[in-house]
Amino acid sequence: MKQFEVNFDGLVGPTHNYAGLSFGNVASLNNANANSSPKQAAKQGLAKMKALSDMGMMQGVLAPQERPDIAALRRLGFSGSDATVLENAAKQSREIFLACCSASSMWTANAATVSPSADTSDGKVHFTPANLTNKYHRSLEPEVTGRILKATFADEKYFAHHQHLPDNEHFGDEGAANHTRLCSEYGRAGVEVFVYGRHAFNPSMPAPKKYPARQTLEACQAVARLHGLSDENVVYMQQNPDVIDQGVFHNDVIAVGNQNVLFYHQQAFHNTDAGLAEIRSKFGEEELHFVEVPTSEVSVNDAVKSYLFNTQIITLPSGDMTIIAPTECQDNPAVKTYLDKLVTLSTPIKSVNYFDVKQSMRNGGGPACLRLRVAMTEQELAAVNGATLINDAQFERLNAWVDKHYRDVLSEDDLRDPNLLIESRTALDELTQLLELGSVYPFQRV
Ligand code: SUG
Repeated sequence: MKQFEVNFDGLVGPTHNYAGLSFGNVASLNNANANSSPKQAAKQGLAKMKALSDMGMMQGVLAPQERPDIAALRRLGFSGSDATVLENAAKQSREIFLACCSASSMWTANAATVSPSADTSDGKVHFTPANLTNKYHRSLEPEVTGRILKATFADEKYFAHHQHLPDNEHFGDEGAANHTRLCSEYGRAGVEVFVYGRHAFNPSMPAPKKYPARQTLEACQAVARLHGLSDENVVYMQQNPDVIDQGVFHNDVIAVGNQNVLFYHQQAFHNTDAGLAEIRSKFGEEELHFVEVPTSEVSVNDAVKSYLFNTQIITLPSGDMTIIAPTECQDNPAVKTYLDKLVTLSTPIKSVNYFDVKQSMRNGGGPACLRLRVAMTEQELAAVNGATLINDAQFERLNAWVDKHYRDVLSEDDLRDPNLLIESRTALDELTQLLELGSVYPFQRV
């Protein structure tokens, strides 16, 4: 039976902007209030999807969310027409207004945690949307994310969908950004590695001092239970609290895995040796590569600036692995030197492909943040909503849709424009038809 890993990239929404909403995410704070280009952002994302599809990979797309989020503003007491809600929120509470305009659902590595059928007790692919409780703007995402995932993976014979974990910091969950699956083949049971930042119920355990740890151990354990994973196939590792304090707000900013390769920075984890030994013993006898990048070659600071680890490692149809990296890695001398060396070492990684995803990078989102991985069998793939899979025709349609509806430049003032709300809803309504999603957005359900 054939198996695939399909990357589902988030389509950037029409309100993509830089609002400095993510304390602990250095790029988000550094670019606060810069003008953005939603059109360029969406096209950079689509170009990456198309390039992977051209490499022979299966590639999917996940729809963005409705923003500005008028329903969220109403919940906080703003009333009147939609235009009045927007105007009053902008005037009376700039931070809340900006949070409700964020296009942050584009980073689908934070959409959910996914366990493939080979790992789960009922043999289905399991999805748990991330609650993203640590940041208000992101906590607005899980409900609609759940609907989009159900519309994309609708067949209950193959796909199981859970509600997001309780909306409480004790169960702070950031989804696949803190989850890596190692396996010898996508369709065979693998080791699911959950990486957490702190213990919610045991404050005496190590934790960062400056920036928040968004993911708790208790959240990881709950997701593993919901997905029916066996203890034999799960490893929990703690992120090194010191690197969280240096801007590593998700594990995928400092480590990434694919099949039998774990690529990570020397300082990524707390108790690295014990964690790796557990992975090794649960992985079994087959070949496994731990590719550790030493601080002497790439500092944590360079890793955070270049997003060396927020790269996608993908297995090409030839069986070789390639790295999908942001151009920032090419521009950073230490990182470029490291990558040039890496492809000559005896690991399955044989090449690097650089992509310009600067619009997303300026908010702290690299190539890996933009994708949710779903490993599937041929039958499961056949049960996916086909309109969400990228081929030449669907790429052309989506690109034309962006050209038609997206603005070239967006400033904070533009976010107050009630016409932007109308434009966004018109665009999303058309998108739900293009992707055959049905009525997933609040404005379609009133
Ligand atoms: O949650 N940035 C996102 C970036 C998410 C990156 N995802 C992964 N590492 N998987 C975040 O911090 C910034 C929005 C703003 O400031 O306008 C933001 O939400």
